[in-house]
Parts: sequence; structure tokens; C-alpha cells
Amino acid sequence: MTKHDPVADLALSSETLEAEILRHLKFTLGKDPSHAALYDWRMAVSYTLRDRVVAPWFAATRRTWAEDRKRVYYLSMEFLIGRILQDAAVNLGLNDLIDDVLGRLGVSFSELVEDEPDAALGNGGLGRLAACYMESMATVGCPGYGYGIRYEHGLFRQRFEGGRQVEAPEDWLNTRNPWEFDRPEVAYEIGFKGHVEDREGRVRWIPGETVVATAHDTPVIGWRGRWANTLRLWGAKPTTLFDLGRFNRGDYAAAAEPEALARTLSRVLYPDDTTYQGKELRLKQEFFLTSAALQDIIRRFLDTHKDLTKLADLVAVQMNDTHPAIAGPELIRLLCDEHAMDFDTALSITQRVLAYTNHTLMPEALERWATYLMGSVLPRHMQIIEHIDSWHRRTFPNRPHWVGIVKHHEVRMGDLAFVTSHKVNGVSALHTDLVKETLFPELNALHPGRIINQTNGVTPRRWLRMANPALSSLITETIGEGWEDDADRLTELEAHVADAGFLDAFGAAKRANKERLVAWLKDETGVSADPAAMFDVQVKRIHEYKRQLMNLLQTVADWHVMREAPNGNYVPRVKIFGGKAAPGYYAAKQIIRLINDVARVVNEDPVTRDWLKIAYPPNYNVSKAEKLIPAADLSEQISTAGKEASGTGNMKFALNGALTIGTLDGANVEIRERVGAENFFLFGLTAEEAARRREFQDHARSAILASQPLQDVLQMIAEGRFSPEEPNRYHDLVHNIWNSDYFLVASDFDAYSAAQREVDALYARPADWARRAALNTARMGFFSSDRAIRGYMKDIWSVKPALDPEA
Ligand code: 26W
Repeated sequence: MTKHDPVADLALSSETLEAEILRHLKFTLGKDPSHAALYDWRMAVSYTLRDRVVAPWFAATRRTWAEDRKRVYYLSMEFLIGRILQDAAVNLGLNDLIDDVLGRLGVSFSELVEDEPDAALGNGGLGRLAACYMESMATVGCPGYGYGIRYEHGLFRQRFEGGRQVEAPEDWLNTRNPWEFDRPEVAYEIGFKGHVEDREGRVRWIPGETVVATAHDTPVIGWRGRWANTLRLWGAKPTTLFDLGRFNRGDYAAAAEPEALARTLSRVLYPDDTTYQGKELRLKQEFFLTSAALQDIIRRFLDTHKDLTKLADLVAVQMNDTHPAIAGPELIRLLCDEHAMDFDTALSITQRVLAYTNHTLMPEALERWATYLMGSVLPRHMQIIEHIDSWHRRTFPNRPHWVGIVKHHEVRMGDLAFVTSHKVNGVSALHTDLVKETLFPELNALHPGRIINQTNGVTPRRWLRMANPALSSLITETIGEGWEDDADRLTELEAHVADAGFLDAFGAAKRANKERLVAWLKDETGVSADPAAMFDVQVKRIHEYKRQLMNLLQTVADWHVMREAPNGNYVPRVKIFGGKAAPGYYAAKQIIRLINDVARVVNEDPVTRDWLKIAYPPNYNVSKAEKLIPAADLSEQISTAGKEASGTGNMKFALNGALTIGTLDGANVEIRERVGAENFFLFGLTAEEAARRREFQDHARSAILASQPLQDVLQMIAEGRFSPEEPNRYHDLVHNIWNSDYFLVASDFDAYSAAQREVDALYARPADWARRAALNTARMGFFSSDRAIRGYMKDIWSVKPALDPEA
């Protein structure tokens, strides 16, 4: 019996494709081609592509059932998906065909792509990693589900008013989302509050309020459409639709209350990726996601199995940071209270099912719920948490007294996740060491081997094959097809870096991307950039530890030198910034405002305009990253060592042939090891040196006094050089650098400047620059999310890929 190969079915003639698009336009959108709007064409093409995803999706689901394969469940409060249309077209191998067919119909495919809203269901690194991992699980054939929340409003829209960040609600669902399938029949009751009854040993939680979680499924197609998994996002609905009684009594608002209350649960994403706020609604959102997911997981298991003690043989649950860490107590509650299991058995099953990934060491980002809040919102879970904690204290008697899940009237979600998991992983080698040494030193000693590393990765489909067609076709011309899902093959490019022809083509691809960006940048910011200039890019969330401020201060220092010596021969640069600040993060918002204030002055400066431009396109998101990253020459990864858990932007830039200026932080360490120290601009204190430097009381003042350029720049800013209308606008910011500077901007400033001079020197030697840039692309295969996912499958989930890489 010939093995059914779903890929073959994907082969498609342009006639058939055209017919299918026109069929959807007519029957799904109810539009005649002559009257179709851009939206109609986009929907018709999206539905046509979605149809083509269904076959491999069904085949994958059927095989998983038929072969009773273990499934992976990735629980995350965030999935920063971005746009889906072109990613689906590329993974189905239909991108060029669609472009041709639409061209013949007089429709521009790229305009369609631009018309799709980003699914911005995440803040930054953690959310985007979840999206890359979903695509890689489908590409390697790992039977998996993503579980998240279907926020009506994703991450806010950012715009600038007078240089200040202003937030506006994001509204991706104001037009229909063609990629999801509603699953009204998949619905679970989620309880909150209420009380716990203990009748003759049978403990029952009687929730005070309930909502219903209903599923919306989005298929996630892998490379070459060989496998597809499901991203199941929960939307909240009221248990009682509408309180007719109240309505009839004219109490209309109250009548609609249940609906409104329920919908708040999936209304909006918390825009915070730095500080844990401890808001009740956030805890309810986390439980809403987790309980619905676990109820669905157990239902699916019991569909074909009876013995829940075998759950861990067929179910692996990954907790994306502590946000779904209530999964431990909830799984134990379901096993004990709903399936009559004893606590110890339930706990051991839970530990074998669960695993936890830590993404940050920042103390302010670690979730610690007040016991009164946990106790009121989730009274039964608070009991179980206490039970787990006392079990752990009893089972590990030499656990130091200061260690524990419940301490000082707080539930430490990191400790809870650790104790209820069989594996805990950091997201880069350096970060994992720091997790062992600084975050969980005692638990690490009590549970040796539980903490392992899984260095992050990014999908080479979206971040190279799709975002950078110019470089991708050069790679395919040079080493042939197949590197897209076997990124280690990129090393075959090394044999060509000495060939001038290849290097020229490599430089030409970069140049083409820069010219494409110049037009876009002009529209977005009004700044006209010279494509011959060095595109120096720092795009990521705004945070003091990421040190956008140090980049800006160094830029002002360069500008000052240019003005003092206007006849110098300077390497022209375009400094591009991008990124949002959490709405409540004042210092980050001040940094955004200062960047825009400095840009306004520098970009109008007749003396330096040919050498230096600063552009800050607003509303940085996934689809903007796809434009900016392929056009970058220099990637700024300059966080204070020991603070950036990994970074993933750093990987995307290097993969797209940008050189990195960076510290020995997060995955920068491994990137530099793999691309070669000579192909990486390193500077700054190491994590150890930084920790030591911080102990030196006067570290900032002494560094500033030792650096005239820094002193001058701080003086200029303090006296309002960039804010003449409000001279003391940045007094607090400058004062903070002089007197606290926790992130060592001053201490690393001179080293950073010196490294930027090295960058200039190399940029003045284009062939040498291109060779080192090409070596970066060639040596970035390790940072494919396929490698990372295979690591999770082997070291944490014990799952074998359903697809053999060779086939
Ligand atoms: C409770 C508020 C909150 C929300 C999100 C706190 C912390 C977060 C995330 C953990 C922050 C985040 O996105 N961390 C980033 O995760 C990436 C993926 O592993 C890493 O590459 C980044 O270094 C890390 O900052």
C-alpha cells in the first residue's frame, strides 16, 4: 500500500489556483471580481490557502490518533504570530504561483499581504518564541497543540505625539480572521472564587462565578506542508447569556453584566513584559487559559484511554514561563477532585507531565501572587499549593527554611513551577547557568539535573526564506534547495565566501533590501536615508537593561564630534530604533521621547545630515521586523551582561547577514562562538564583571568623569539641547545615570564607542564586511528553532518526530 504523501496533493496548476480563488471570491465573499476590494481578494486567497492546509492537518491528526502518539501541549499567555498569509504561501510552496496568478488577475499579492493585520497576541521575545516553536513543531512533525487566549485586542498600537509614545487599542478582529475555525462545541466551564466543601473526605470546590471557554482553532502548517498542528485559542463567554429577568425589570446594564464580565477575560493582552503587576484579572486570565487547556487535554486522553495514571506517557505540557504555572495545582485538582486520585499519585503524574521554561531573571518580572488574592480567586488551588509545599518540605528535609513556594504571604510561581515539573530550562547557556546560580540555587542543589538548557531558536522560514527572498534565492542558487528545514546546511556557503562573485551577489541582496527599506522609512518617518550608509538597527521592547539609552548617548557623541570637526571623513550611518514601552514604564517612555527629540535636532542639522540620520518608525511589530531585519548592516545587542535571558532578534539579524555589536549576554555568547569572534564586535563587562562593578558604590560617577565625550553628551541633554521648549525635561534621566545607573550605561560607554569605531573601520572595507557578514549567515544554522524543538523533544518531552528529516 503506497504511503499517502499529502505533499503531492499540494502540487497545483495556476489554472486550478485561479479557479479556487475566484470560487471563494464568488461564494465565500459574495463578490464579483470586477467589484472586489483588496479585502475581498485577501480573504479569497486566504481561504484558498487555508483549504490547502486542511488535508495535511487532518492527515497529521489522524496519524497521531491512529499511532497513539504522545502529544506536546505548549501553554502560553502569548503567541506573537504576526501575519499568516505569506507564511502559509511560502510553507505550501505556492508563494510565486499565487503572485503570478494574481498578477494575471490584475491584483498585487504584496498589497494583499500588507492588508492583513498582525495577530499581535504577545509582547515580545516570549510570545514570538512560542510562534516560532509552533511552526517548527509542525515542520519536524512533532504532534503538538498550542493553547492560548484569543484576545480581542492584542498589543496596543503605538504612535508618537510630540515624540511621546501614545497607546491606542489594537483591533485585529475588526475584520474577519480567515485563518481560524470556530469550535463552539469545544467548551469548558471555568470557575473562580466561591468556597471549598469537604464532605466525608470528598473535597469539592464550589465556584462563586463561572465563565465558559470556547475554542477557536488555527492550523499551523510546517515547511513543505508535510504536517500541521493546531493552535487552540480560548475565547470567554458568559455561562448565562443574558439575564432576561433583570432586562424585563428594565435593569438593562445589569442584564448584560454576565456577558461583559466574561468577555473581560479574553478582551485584552496585558502589555507588560517587564513588571509583574499582580492584577486579579491577570490571574483569572492565566487560570482561564490553563484550566480550559487541561480539561481539554484530559478529555482528549480519555477519548481513547481509561487509566489516567498513564497520562504522562501520552501527554507533555510545556509552561511558557510561570504565567501558566497554576497548571500544577489545577492538574492535581482535576485528578483528585474530579477523578478520585490520591494526592501523591496525582503529584507524581503532574511532575512527569509538566515542564517549565524560564525567560527572565529580572526580579520585578517574577510572579508572586499574594496568598489572600490566590486564596480568594482560587480557594481550592491555594489549599493544593499549601499541600504541595508541605509535601516538598517533608520530602526534602534539608530544604533551607527560606526556600518555599508560599513565603511572606506570597505564592512564588517560579518555585511552584519548579517543584511541579520534571524539567526546568533556561533559554541560553549563560542564562541557564544564572538560573542555577542566582534564581534557584537551593532547588538546583536539591534537584540536581532538573535544570537544563535549551537555547532559543528562530524559524528560518519566516525570518529568512519569506522575509529575505533576495538572499534566499542566492543561497539556493549557491547550495541548492533544502536548507529551509535543514539550516545546518548553510555552512556549505563557507566554501563560497572567498569568491568575489558570491560576495558581490551577497552585498547586492543586502543593498536591494536597503533600497526597499529606504522608501518605506521615508513614508513611516519622513526621514530620507542613503542606502549606501550603514543601517545600524536596534529593534526590541524598550527597557533600561536593553540600553537603547547607551546607543543614543553614543550617537549624540558621534554627532558632537562631527559638528566639532565637520571635515572629518565619517562613515555615514542611519540609526534605526524600533520598539514599544509598557504603558506604565515611565523611564522607558522617557527614553523613547529623548530618541525622538534627538532625532528631530540631528536630522535637521545641515552640517551632519550626510553622515548621520536617526529614524524611529512607530508601532514596531512582527511584520515591521520582517522589513527591517533583512536591510540591517549592524545589529545592536547591547544589553547589560547577565540581563537578557537569550534574545532572538540577535539570531534573526545574523541569519540575514548583519554583523553584531554586542555584549557577552544571553545567546550573544553562543552566536559569537559559532560565527567566530573575528566576525562579531564584542565589548563591555561580562556578567560577573558587571555584578562586581555594581558593588563599587561610585561606578557611574567615576566612569562619567573618565569619559569626556560622555560628560559632554550628558551635559547637552541636561541643559535641554534637545528639548529647548522644556530644558529640564531629562534632568531625572541624567541624574539617574550620574547617581544610580544600575544597568552600567556609563561603565560600558567608552568600550561601546571604541567598538563602534571598529565597526566604522570595517564598513569602509565592503568586501571584508561582506565576507564576515556571509560567514554569519553560513554559521547560524544552530539557531534554527527546529534544532531547539528537537532538543525539547529529546531532553524534556520524550517525543519522536513523526516525519523523518530525510523524506
Ligand atoms: C508578568 C509580566 C511579564 C510578561 C512577560 C514578565 C515577563 C515576561 C516575559 C518573560 C518577558 C520576555 O519576553 N522575556 C524574553 O524572552 C525571550 C524568549 O526566551 C528571550 O529571548 C529574551 O531574552 C527575554 O527577555
